[in-house]
Formats: sequence, structure tokens, C-alpha cells
Amino acid sequence: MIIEDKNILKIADKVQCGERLNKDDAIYLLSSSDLPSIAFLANMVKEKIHNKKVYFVVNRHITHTNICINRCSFCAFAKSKGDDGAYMLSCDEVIKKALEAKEMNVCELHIVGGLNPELDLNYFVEIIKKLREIMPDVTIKALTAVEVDYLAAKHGISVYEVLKVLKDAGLSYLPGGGAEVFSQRVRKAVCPEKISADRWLEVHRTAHELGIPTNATILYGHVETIEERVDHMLKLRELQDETGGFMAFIPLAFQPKNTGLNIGRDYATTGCDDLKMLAVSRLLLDNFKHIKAYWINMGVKLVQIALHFGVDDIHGTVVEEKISHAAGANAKQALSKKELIDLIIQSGKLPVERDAFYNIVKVYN
Ligand code: V47
Repeated sequence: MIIEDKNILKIADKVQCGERLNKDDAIYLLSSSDLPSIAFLANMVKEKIHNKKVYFVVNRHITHTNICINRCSFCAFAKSKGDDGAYMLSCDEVIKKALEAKEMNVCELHIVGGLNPELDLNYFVEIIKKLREIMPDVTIKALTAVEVDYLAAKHGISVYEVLKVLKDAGLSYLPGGGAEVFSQRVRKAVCPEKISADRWLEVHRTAHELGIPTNATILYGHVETIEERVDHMLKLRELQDETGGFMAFIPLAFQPKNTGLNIGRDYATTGCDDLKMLAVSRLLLDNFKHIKAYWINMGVKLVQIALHFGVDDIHGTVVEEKISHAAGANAKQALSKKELIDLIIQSGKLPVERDAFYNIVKVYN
């Protein structure tokens, strides 16, 4: 591989020596259009850790309510109580959806929703306990940091106590949603009611202390600058240095339709932007083992290319997705296990079915 750009060459030297990239390096890469060089570096780092392996999980998303008091302008999914289409699933309805997934041998349930004043900690404890009983081998990955904070405030208890109760009931993993962009400027513009960046990080720190692994996300491609994206990733890197509790980083490409956020275009991020976000996160987040491409937001075809840009995980079967589809994502609702395997093979990589904690279930070679 011949890298002509002198600045990227310097970064390549650092990558090769295992030296940490800094803020300026990441800003330079995200601003560059030298995609082949960026792909080469990110793929090299990915292959050192994972060889040709690309992970996927047989999972199901359940979105228990779209009623949310935060009403962030980037979100087309949230409704207020009484709005057309506003819904809240009962515990039994959540269990019913989970049972459908049992038939497809689901390994992980991903359960998140809005901040609905009618739901309290008991609702989640009841669901989690029931799920533990009827599907003891399935990992329950549920509630974003935003929901955990909301429950703590509602009950007047600490985040630690909320997480302890949920963990004792059978919660094993927190998803990475609700992080958006940590910059105060961006939060003020797009999600002024949402918990602060520090609070989001505190919830994840507390989960890690309790031995609950978590994921992290960034919602990019709206009003944030490249510098703000990099600052966001650096905050995550710092917390990961401290706790080691993050499993995967997932850059989420903003879908603009039906949202209250006018970004001057009605299409989502560009393919180049998506690929650079993934590659640069692989290079900058040297303490994150897994970089996940979310096919719901990026589309299957671009995910295949992303497997050459440092990605080692393509999430899972999903089954039913509401948040991104409300905002115009045009991916399917579900991919079968065979479709996930085929898309990985066609990219020249090795499909590995995993459990929620990245233990290998089966290698498809
Ligand atoms: O928290 C909201 C984002 C997130 C839009 O942890 C939007 O494994 C795009 O967090 N366009 C939910 N995104 C999704 C999420 C996730 C997905 C897959 C895997 C994991 C994981 C986590 O979606 C929300 C918010 O940040 N979101 N609105 C939108 N218009």
C-alpha cells in the first residue's frame, strides 16, 4: 500500500508502532478523502485483533414504548401521550414478542424505549424476571443510560441502586444508546432535555463497577462538527482506560426524515462519512475491541464495504426496528442468519456467530 499524503504517513507510523493517535490525527483523518489509506490502516489494526473474523448475533429488538418526555429534535420515533400512534407495551406484550424470538433461538434481547412517566422500576423488574424464568439462556440487554437515570430520579434512588436491582433481576448488559454527541453546544441544540454527557458517562461507569458490560454510540451527521465527534470519542476512550467495561463502539448515522431537525437535506450521511467514522473509531479507540457497523442505518451494501474499514461486528438479526425506521431508514426490519453470513462471506471475511459477550457460538468456514 502506497500512502502519498505525508500527514497520513506520519499517522501510519504511529499506528504501526502501536502509538496512540491524538485529537489532531483523528480530525485529520476524518477530514481527508484518502479513503484507501484510511481503510488500509483501520483494516490492519482490525486484523491484528480479529484476523478475518466478523461477528454477528441472533438477536431481537423490543421497543416497549415510544412515549417520551425528552422529545429530542433528531428523534422521529418519540410521541407524547395521547398522540396518534403513541404506544406502551404491557409486560405480557413484551414477553409475547420475546417468546416469538425464542422460536428462532435468539441469544440476546435488546430492549429500549422512551422516557414514559407511566413506567417504573417494577415494570422492568417484572419483565426481566419473567424473561429470566422462561428464557434462562438469553442475555437481556436493556435500558439506555438515559432510562436508567430517569428511573433513579423517579424513585429518588441512586443510579447504582437502580442498576443493582436490575442486575439482581437478571439484566446483564446495557446498550449504547442515548449518548448522541457529548458536546454541550450540540446537546443544547438537539436534545436540551436529555441528561448531560457527564451523567451518561457516570451511568456507564457505575454499570462497569457493578460488572455490567455496556456499549457506546455516537449519533453523527447532523449539527456536530468533526472536532466534536473526536472529542466525543476521546471521552469514551478516557472512561474505557479507567474501567475497561465497554464492549463495542457503534457510530450511528443520523436519519433525517420526519425529525424536527432541519439539516438542509433530507438524506442521511454520505457513504464516505460512514466509512470514515468507522475506520477512525477503530484507529482512535485503541482500547475498544469491537467496532460495530449498524446495517439498519447504513444499509447492507455499505456494511459490506465497512468490513474493509476496521469493522469486526455487524450487530444482528434485529427482527423489528422502530427508531431509525421512523426517521426514514430504508433497510429491512430483519436479516436472517443466512443473510448475515452471506454478506460477510461475500466481503471476503469469516462469519462468526457470537453471544452477547462475544463468546463464539459458531464459525462458518
Ligand atoms: O439512542 C435516534 C439514535 C439510538 C435517530 O448497543 C437515531 O448494541 C439515527 O442505540 N437517526 C438507538 N439514529 C439505537 C442504539 C443501538 C443500535 C444498535 C445497537 C446498539 C447496541 C445500540 O438511535 C438512540 C439514538 O441515539 N437515534 N434518532 C435518527 N433520527
